Amino acid sequence: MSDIYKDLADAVISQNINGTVEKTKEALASGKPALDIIQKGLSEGMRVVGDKFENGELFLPQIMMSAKAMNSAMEILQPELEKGSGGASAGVCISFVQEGDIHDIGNRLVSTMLGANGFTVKVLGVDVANELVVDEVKKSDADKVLLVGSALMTTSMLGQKDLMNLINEEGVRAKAKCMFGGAPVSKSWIDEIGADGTAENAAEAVVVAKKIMA
Ligand code: HCB
Repeated sequence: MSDIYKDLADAVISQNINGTVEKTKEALASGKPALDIIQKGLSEGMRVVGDKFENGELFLPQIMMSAKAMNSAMEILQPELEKGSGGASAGVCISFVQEGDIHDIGNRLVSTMLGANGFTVKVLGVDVANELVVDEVKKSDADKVLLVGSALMTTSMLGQKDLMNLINEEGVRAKAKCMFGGAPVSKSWIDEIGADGTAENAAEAVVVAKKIMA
């Protein structure tokens, strides 16, 4: 890891909001791509924070500060990620975080990246009920829509299976393409529930989304 990416990760790990913002500005000024700043620096910091939380080395208030640091940096990076967006739509997406789950950092990042790559993205936010998602599918004028669902907890991940069932019951499976992600989501889970794809990060999500919607 180059020093600036390590500095970014360290700033997130140490819950240093001002430091994270400063390092982000520094990285951008030195020509580092916004996506690298996120994936090689900030997200790496969040990964370590998650591990430390799991080991009992960090507690919830500290994670919240790290998340705030990452989100503050994201506000600076978002306009950079959005550069180059516009033009013909690559398709319509409905993005949301599964019911019971408020982890939105990854979903926001994936939504921004899809928007920057020509998709029209409707963001439903966090803690979204499956019924609302299906209503949005029905309301859309598009022939097909890509559901971009995130779940960060093993409990909320189970809601993705319920969503697939609801989509089938409501007869909208042909219209609703399903790309689900989040730390606990694996390819084997996607196959088990009969969804269309997953991705480990925002850059891969764009590739998978284009493939699914082609
Ligand atoms: Co939270 N939390 N948390 N948390 N949290 C996790 C997720 C644990 C894994 C931590 C742990 O125990 N190791 C854990 C879940 C355990 C489990 O179920 N297996 C956990 C827990 C337990 C909880 C609470 C229950 C804690 C409590 O209250 N006791 C509580 C839950 C509240 C709720 O949702 N009802 C909680 C709260 C919080 C906050 C508020 C402090 C904060 C969230 C702030 C926010 O999002 N606004 C938080 C955070 C930050 C985390 C960790 C540390 C980081 C998550 C994150 O933002 N990662 C996380 C640990 C971890 O994930 N390892 C921990 C960075 C982003 C960029 O990565 O994976 O979200 P991402 O997204 C990637 C990738 O997955 C993919 O692309 C993204 C970008 O690269 N992707 C998709 C995501 N969605 C996609 C959709 C697609 O279609 C395709 C790709």
